[in-house]
This record gives sequence, structure tokens and C-alpha cells, in this order.
Amino acid sequence: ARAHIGVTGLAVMGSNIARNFARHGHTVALHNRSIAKTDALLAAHGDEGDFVRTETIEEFVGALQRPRRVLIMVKAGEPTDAVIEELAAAMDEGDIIIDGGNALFTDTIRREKSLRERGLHFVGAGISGGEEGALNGPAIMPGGPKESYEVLGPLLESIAAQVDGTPCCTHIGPDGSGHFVKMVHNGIEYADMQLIGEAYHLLRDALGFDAEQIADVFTGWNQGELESYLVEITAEVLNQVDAKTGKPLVDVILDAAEQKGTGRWTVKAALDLGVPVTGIAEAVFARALSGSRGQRRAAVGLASGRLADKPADAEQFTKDIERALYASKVVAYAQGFDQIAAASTEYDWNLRPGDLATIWRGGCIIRARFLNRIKDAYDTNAQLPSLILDPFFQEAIENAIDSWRRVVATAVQLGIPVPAFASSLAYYDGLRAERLPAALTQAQRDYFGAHTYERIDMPGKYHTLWSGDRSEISAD
Ligand code: NBP
Repeated sequence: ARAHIGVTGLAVMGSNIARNFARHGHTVALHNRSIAKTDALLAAHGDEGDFVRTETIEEFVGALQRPRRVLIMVKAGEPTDAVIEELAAAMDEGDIIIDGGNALFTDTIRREKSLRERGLHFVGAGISGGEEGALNGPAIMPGGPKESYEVLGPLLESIAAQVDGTPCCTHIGPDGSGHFVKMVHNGIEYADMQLIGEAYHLLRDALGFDAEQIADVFTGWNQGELESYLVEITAEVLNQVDAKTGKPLVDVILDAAEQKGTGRWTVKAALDLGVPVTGIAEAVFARALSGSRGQRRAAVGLASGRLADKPADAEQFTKDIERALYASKVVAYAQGFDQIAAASTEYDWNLRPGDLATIWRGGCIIRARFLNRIKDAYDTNAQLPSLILDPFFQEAIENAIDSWRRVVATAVQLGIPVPAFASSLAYYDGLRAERLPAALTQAQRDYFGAHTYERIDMPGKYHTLWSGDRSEISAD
């Protein structure tokens, strides 16, 4: 047995990761349910490194050095369970199975527990960066037992993206934590994309810019604090001309956004944890609304009640949008990090938010200059109660706040939907409010359901006898 690692599941992601391992000098055993993909990979790229071709699981497992390390890159869900079962039957105590697919973190918790009981290590590893990242350096978020990271870490770190000499891969925490943070990463990606979409919508419909002009705006933004992979590709996408019509490609693409489910998972998990991730939720719902094509067709032309004219100063309004985008982005990330902190407490994971900011700086879809700022924030104060409270971000929002309000107000007056900009601003205003209307909610709950309330001036729980003499009694 000579292979350092095995990869099973050689569709686009698995093939590219296998090539990435081989290019870094590792001997890679290859396996796929149907041999065609293995042979296609070897035919096209067999000369890129040292590969071991295998047909059966037994042959595959037999080709690996101990402790064996196998990366599964198959479709998430049942296929993953099927492959784990086959592998586990052929492996020995101390061997490591890594699931690099987009598994639901609760599945990973279940799988880790069951394999642990069989003496095997199971590592649920979130991998971000798409096809290109898989080949040239993804961000990797491995969970699972700390001991397995000692054997596995150097291998994974060698193929991960590197930023300032630091690999975008580190041990995240126990069982499902790697897949959990990958899920929230994807949720943040949804929010980021929605915010960029809203900025584009405003530039197009409030200012009347065409795709090429908007591409120039994004190119400009990519030179500043908004510098990021997503802003960069937005400019490229907007500059793409459709060969068939000669129009900007973005103008001939159907405006119904699809989703594979990680954004939805993030929101569901956030609801269970009771963490407001309004930016991510608005992004998921905005995609759903865009996809409701029947309703949308029927509603086109409904009353708009336009209350404002186009902003007179296009340059100023463009600057306002840039600042609103930045401030909303701070909120979306703050919420995502809150969700991670809440899960860390709930599942006893001991996660380190600063590490996540560090590994998300490269390789992954949300990579951005911004992540350096988040890393700095957690380096300065690992116990930061909210990213919004970091002095750098406080000041950034202070500089953006008037623009943010102008953008949301203008969008509302023009009838341009900006759910993520608006909800992020509402979240910020809610967080900083000295007194929320929740006191009234508590009183209503006590009125109709005797749910009790606390007082600001003394400890304990109280109930008002609403249907009696309306005196207050202690409810402790
Ligand atoms: P797919 O998600 O399309 O999966 C195809 C692979 O799964 C093939 O190798 C296929 O084998 C294998 N497979 C299936 Br389907 N059912 C199987 C079964 N019952 N037993 C054994 N093998 C089975 O591939 P992908 O797009 O490369 O993604 C791989 C994983 O990486 C997924 O979990 C995905 O969510 C995740 N991911 C994808 C991206 C991305 O950008 N695409 C990014 C990050 C993570 P066959 O060749 O025999 O049909």
C-alpha cells in the first residue's frame, strides 16, 4: 500500500481535489462508483502526479497507507451514507473517513457518533471554492476528532488556499462543526449575493445605468473596502455580452434564482437556535420570490405609488449605495458569526470565530479584504459580543449610516425592493435601540396567556390579573 490519501467520488469536485493532492506530491488512490469517471480523470490528467487506479472498494482501501485516509466527494444525503457503509466495512480501527460534500451538520453528528462507536474517525469537512477552488486551493473546514487532525491536517493544509503564508484550513471543532460553519459560510454567501443584487438593482432602476456602466461601478468598488471575489466576478459578469443577441448577458438571463439548499438550512438552524439572521433569511426569501413566476407575472403593473424622482446626483447616490452595501454586509456577517457562536454553545463545540475569519480570507466564495478586518476584530477581542461593536466596524457604520438611510428611503420611495439593505438597517436600529416595543409584546402575552413578565425595577416574574381586578401578583 502506497497511497497517502484516497478520493472516492470523482465528479467535478472530487476529480479536482484529487488532482490538487497529486500536484502537491501526494500519492492519490482513485475510486468512483462507475469506473468511467476514474478512467476519464486518468486519461486527461494522469500525468499530473502519482495516482493509483482502483475499481472496487476493497482494492481502494487496500491501496492506502495506515492510518488510511479517504475523502468522500459524492452527492450529499443517501449516497454519502451508502459510501460510508461500504468503506467502514473494509476499514480498520484508527482509519479516517472524511466527508467533503455539503452534508447537513446533523447528519455529520450522527455519522461521527456511529463511526466512533466502530473505532473509526469521521471528519465532516466543509470545502468551499467551487470547482476552481478544489483544483487550485479551496478553503477547508474540517470538524471531527482533534487526534485525526494531527494525521490529516498537514495533508489538507497543503492543498488549501494560502493567505500571507497561512493555509485556509484549520481544525474547526468536534463532530458536525465543520459542516455547520460551511453551511453558515454559504448562508453569508447568499446574503452577500443578495446585497450585491440590490445594489445592482438600484444602479439600474434608480439611476438608469446600463450593464456596462454598472460593471465600471463594481470595478471601482473592488479597489476599495468592498474588494472581494463576489464583487470582482460581478463586474466580469456585467461586462459579458451575449453572442446571440449582442446584449449584455445579464439582460437575457431569466430572473428566477435557484438554490440548492444550504441557505435554507442556515435559516432553519438559526430559527432553532433563536438567532436573527435577517440578512441571510431575506436572501433566501428573495430567491424564492424571484422564482414565483406565476404570481409575479400576474402582479406586474400593480400600483406602485412612486413618491420620489430619480436621485439628482448620480455620483453621490452611487457613493451612498457603496456605503449601504458595506454597512449591510457588516450586519450580515455579524449575524452569521452570532449563529456560529450560538451553535458553539448549544453543541459544546468551543469554536473560535477568529479562526473562521482567517480561513475564509482565501479559497472560498466569500473571500474578501473585509475578512482581514473581521480577523483583526477577533484578534483584538475574542469575546466580542457582536462584530458591530468592534471599534473599526462601529466607525465604518458611523461613516455609512446616513448613506444607508438615504438608500433605503429612496428605494422605498421609488418602489425598488431592497429587502436585505432594509432588514439589515432595521436589525442595526433594533440592536442599538434603548427600548424596544417588546415590553408591549410581553404585556400582551401576559394578558391573553398569563405568560408572565419581568420588571425593570425589581427581580422576579410577575403576572397582572387582567380578567380580575388588574392587580399585579408575583409569579415566582
Ligand atoms: P455530485 O454532487 O454531482 O455527485 C456525483 C458523484 O456522486 C459521482 O461520483 C457519483 O458516482 C457519485 N454517487 C452518486 Br450521485 N450516488 C452514489 C452512490 N449511491 N454511491 C456511490 N457514489 C455515488 O458531484 P460534485 O458536484 O462534484 O459534488 C460533490 C460533493 O461536493 C457534493 O456533496 C457537493 O454538494 C459538494 N460540493 C460541491 C461544490 C460545487 O461547487 N459543485 C462545492 C462544494 C461542495 P457516479 O459517477 O458513479 O454516478
